[in-house]
Amino acid sequence: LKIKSVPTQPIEGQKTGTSGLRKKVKEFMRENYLANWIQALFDSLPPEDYKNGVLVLGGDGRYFNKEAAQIIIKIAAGNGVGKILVGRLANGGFIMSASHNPGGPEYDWGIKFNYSSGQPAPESITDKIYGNTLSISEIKVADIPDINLSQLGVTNCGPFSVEVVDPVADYLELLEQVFDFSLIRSLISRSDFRFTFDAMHAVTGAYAKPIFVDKLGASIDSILNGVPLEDFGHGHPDPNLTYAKELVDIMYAEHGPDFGAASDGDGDRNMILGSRFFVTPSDSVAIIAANAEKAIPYFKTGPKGLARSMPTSGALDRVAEKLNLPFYEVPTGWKFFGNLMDAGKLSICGEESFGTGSDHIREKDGIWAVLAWLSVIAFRNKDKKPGEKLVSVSDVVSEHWATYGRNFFSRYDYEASLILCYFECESEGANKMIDYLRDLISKGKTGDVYGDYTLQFADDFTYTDPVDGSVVAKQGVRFVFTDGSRIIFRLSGTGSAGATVRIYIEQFEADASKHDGDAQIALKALIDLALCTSKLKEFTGREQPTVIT
Ligand code: VG1
Ligand code: CO
Repeated sequence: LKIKSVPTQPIEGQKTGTSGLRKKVKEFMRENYLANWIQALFDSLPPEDYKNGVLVLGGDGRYFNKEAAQIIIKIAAGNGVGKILVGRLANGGFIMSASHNPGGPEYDWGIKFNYSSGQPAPESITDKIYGNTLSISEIKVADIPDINLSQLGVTNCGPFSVEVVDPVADYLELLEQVFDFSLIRSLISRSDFRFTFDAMHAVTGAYAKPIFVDKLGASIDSILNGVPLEDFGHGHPDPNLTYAKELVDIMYAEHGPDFGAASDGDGDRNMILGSRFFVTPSDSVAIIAANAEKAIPYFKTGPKGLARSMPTSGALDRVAEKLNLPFYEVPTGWKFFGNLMDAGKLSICGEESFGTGSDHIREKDGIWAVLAWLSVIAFRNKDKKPGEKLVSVSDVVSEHWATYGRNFFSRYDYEASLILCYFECESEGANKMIDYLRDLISKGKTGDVYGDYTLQFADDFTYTDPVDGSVVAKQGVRFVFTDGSRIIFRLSGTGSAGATVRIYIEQFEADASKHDGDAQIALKALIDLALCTSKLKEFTGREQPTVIT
């Protein structure tokens, strides 16, 4: 194998955020931009982690993935990797995706590195990579031709080889061990249950037909936008009430389907809908956890522990308490769950940002979440005769609230508009607002009165990993009030330009007679309080949020 040494220079700004490095495609296409980061990554790893080893390379099919794959393969070979396994989505290794961010020549590209057991690389590694991008001078590239990645099979280049695998087959095999497919099939194949899945022209398009149609008996027209496209059909592949509008309209129409779900660019997010009913992600993970032992064979001896990210509502905490399970609160970003899973402390976890998953893999998993919900609904209806009324998604949620109480929750995003750049939130204003809030909490004390609420404490969330003792600070400014209500402020770490402010608002309601209300109404006083406490309008000039979830 002939290896070339390509001279290069450091490029500023290659620091990874919440989940990998995300930039505009045009930036990634600059000379050596991607190559520098990949080389810096190899420079950060102990050689025994990759020399003659096997790495996996996957992506969500977005624009620039094909070119990027060839660059990554040649640098991997140049650094002594033995073999690259390529699928369109993988459990570990490199993931070429900017996830829920839009794709196409004018939009975003991104890359993530997942470590040994498949979990997103911890900050100890990403910080090292960033350090190396600032001092890099040489890229090691194997002098090999482009590899044909469109056909299954092995290509050998001396001691190095590339194998293209069918990513769906392996994944499906795993899912069949996790879930009772015949139980789910018994629900989906009923004539009185109608199912819809929106792949948003993203990666789950490749998984939807083999899993939902071929294995579980859904009809082919139950899959919307099932063809993966490089620009996601000009859509924004983020499954929420704003961006998955097509599905939402179908689910809210008269006589719409009974169950609807959608997934994001790289398939790790999910949105669950019933007929005219939206399940918040915070409730979703709590409900899956509460029902897992009965409905999902993988959890037949009960979950080991539960966890959520800090801004996610406390609905899951109540389930952990009732089931007497260990419970963890981690910062935003899936990478913080991995250690707990590897240590056998955690089985089911989730984030308010439409991320739900378990320790069957080390990433959040959109299809898993859909199958988990289908399992719960199927279990509740397994003895229902034809013609008998089925237990619906909204029935399951209402019953859950009646048992545990309802945590009203909403998130307001003031985000960089992707088309109208002049609407972009000024990053300076956003940063100043966070500085202002940090100053405010440093002066805040228990008993301070904020409108109708009394402060219990305010801080900037710090997390100490219970497994390896590593500490991360400044993970979100939170105001926690004596009745358990919370207001949280963070800046997004996944944008490719500008800044996005996120405000999370939560309030608990034990009284079942008040559970049916609209979250925006129930939370109005807290939302107003959040806006005036942060002086958001003053700092950012923004009147209205871009997205409310
Ligand atoms: C967002 C979400 C976070 C999620 C991350 C990656 O991060 O808030 O919960 O883990 O995206 O999801 P941030 O820093 O923008 O708030 V994905 O589907 O984009 O990999
Ligand atoms: Co994603």
